[in-house]
Amino acid sequence: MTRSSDRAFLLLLLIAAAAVLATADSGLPVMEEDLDGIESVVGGGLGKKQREFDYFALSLQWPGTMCNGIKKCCTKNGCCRGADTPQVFTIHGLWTDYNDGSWPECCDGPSFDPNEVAPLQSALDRYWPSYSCSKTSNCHGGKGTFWGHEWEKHGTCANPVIHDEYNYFLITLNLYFNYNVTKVLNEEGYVPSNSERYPLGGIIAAIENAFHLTPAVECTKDSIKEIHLCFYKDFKPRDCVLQTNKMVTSSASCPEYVSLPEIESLENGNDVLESLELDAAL
Ligand code: U2P
Repeated sequence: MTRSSDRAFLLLLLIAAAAVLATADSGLPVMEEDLDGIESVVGGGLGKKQREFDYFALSLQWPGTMCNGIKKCCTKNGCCRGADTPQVFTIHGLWTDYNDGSWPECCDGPSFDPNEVAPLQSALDRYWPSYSCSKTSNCHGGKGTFWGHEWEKHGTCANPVIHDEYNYFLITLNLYFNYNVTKVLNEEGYVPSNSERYPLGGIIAAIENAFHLTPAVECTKDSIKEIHLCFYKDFKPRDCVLQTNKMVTSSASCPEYVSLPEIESLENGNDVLESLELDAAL
């Protein structure tokens, strides 16, 4: 896409998303009696009835960390796009969470249908890439795309706020564009670097000041891997729940000083695998 068609596309996307958000359900508390029809699981195991989720978490991934040490390239891997490799936080998913740190997953709903999101495809390719070449397992034992996994595992649990696949992806993209973490961090001097270490507290404070929410941050060693932004069911910002449970994202997984590794632009093809093997042999 050219830059101007890109801009026009994003504008259209934002207008459509604003319309959807304006008509999304209010997120007012739902009576317990209304909640027992949602079929889902908590942390694995299909078939239990679940109550409605409490809040949304927009989970974002840092490509510099995700692509570090990548062993295999393929066309669909976001790490392997040469000069087009993402240079910004990208979307992992819009998760539905409970205030106690657990979450429902794999709720009742239709399986992922790529045709439903065809109008959003270029935005998904660009801002919601997979960082792996393997197919991801879905809720029903099959294997498919990263988008299919996120829709089936999390999107199906977003009722009664989000009712269908198209709106799950549209609303997620819209939140992502409206809460630009990469821009906020860059403006505060937190730029990608393989040598700098930044205070985690400074990074959290920058996001708090910009968005009026406390994020959750997840690290691999000292590298930021994910940042989560949380929202009430009416999409107003709120603090993420900081869990002590290891299963759940927590800023505690990061040390006091963290890095935002530079993003390597890998080319698609076997050359990456071969060069890593060569390095290991030397
Ligand atoms: O943290 C590891 C994986 O657990 C799932 N997760 C985590 C926190 C949360 O609030 N909700 C949630 O679903 C994520 O699984 P995925 O979507 O990747 O399958 C997360 O990666």
